[in-house]
Amino acid sequence: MSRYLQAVKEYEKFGIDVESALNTLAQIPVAIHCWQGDDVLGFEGSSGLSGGIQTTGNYPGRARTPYELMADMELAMKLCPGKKKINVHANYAIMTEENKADRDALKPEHFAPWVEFAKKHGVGIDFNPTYFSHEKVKDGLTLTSPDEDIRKFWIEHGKRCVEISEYFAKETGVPCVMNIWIGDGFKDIPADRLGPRMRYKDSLEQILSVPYDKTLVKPCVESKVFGIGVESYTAGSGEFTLTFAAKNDILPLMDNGHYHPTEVVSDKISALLCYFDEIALHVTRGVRWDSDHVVAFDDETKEIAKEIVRNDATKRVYIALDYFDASINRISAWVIGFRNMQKALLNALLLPNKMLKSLQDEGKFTELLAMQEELKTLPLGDVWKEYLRRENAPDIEWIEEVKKYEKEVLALR
Ligand code: RNT
Ligand code: ZN
Repeated sequence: MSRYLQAVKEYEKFGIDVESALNTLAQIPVAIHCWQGDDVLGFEGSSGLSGGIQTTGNYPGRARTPYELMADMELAMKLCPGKKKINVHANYAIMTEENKADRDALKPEHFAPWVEFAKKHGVGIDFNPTYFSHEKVKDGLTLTSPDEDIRKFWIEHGKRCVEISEYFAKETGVPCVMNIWIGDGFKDIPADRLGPRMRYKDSLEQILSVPYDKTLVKPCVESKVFGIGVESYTAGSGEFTLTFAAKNDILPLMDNGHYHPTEVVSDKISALLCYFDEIALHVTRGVRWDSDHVVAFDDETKEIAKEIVRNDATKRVYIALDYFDASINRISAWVIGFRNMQKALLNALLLPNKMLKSLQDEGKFTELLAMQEELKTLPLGDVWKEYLRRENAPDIEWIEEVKKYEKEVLALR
């Protein structure tokens, strides 16, 4: 009997249907972020990253053009099993000399090649206005700026992005999750905490006042606790964004690098699901700070996946990856993180979640702990290999494919 069939039998003992787990997994979309491929620089000629986020490392082969970035993403996608979406930032607009535009004048046509790319791969597109790495970020501020001209510029940017999001959704037939994140904040103790937040609230309201189809565009606001150079105050804090999302009927987005080190997003998901029909996630790995390391198959990633699966929320939680590591091969960074998210979801789908819940409800905590620990050594790897086979994705040999590409393509950049 094959290792896969043996594994199926093992899982059957716990009442787990492996076939149905595999079918479900293949339907859960995970968004792959374009910005891992070029250290979040985009196509505007920017050479530095601002907004309190940072990539570290100088691994050779960074994508420098839309063509290179798409080719790299294509390889990464081929090496990953499962359903994908692509996640694009506004600073990845693709312009010609004739249609050049600043961020407050972006149009769908600037993203037409992304639509073409998405259609080629049969995937949807998520989108993000870009509130960093731009000369109109004044004193580190955008949508919270006390300078009305600056604030107006960034509000316009947001509005244009809503329109572009709707265009993506219409073209691909897949709703577009549009996430607003700003790095606005202060390095040192502010004299006014309310003012910037009131301006942020007003800016967001203005952005969302453009007409859009709510079934096509899913606006989100992403919270953050601090950034580099903005250690003392962040306007878009947890409380701010949650309340804004709830009151304005949009989605809250939680990035698991954006909380105090002992807080976990896995615990927050169920709290939000009590009140929101839909929520969004940025899955990352913070090491000591919001360092955006590549997602690992670690306890918190597993726990996040469990919360999505066992609460029957695979259609209510939009999963996106968000990290940027410039110290290793960037294609591998995508592949490792994406595959780990898939593994975490598979792990969650292969748990006897109903049975574990009843143990909790019946107060059988000894048995619950014993069971949770025993389940950790079930033959997940054998089922994973079968999933790879069905998805036409390589096993560990993917590394060889990346090495070959590095030699033949990346090394020549
Ligand atoms: C920054 C946020 C944000 C960015 C992307 C590039 O801390 O996590 O989501 O990573 O917009
Ligand atoms: Zn994020």
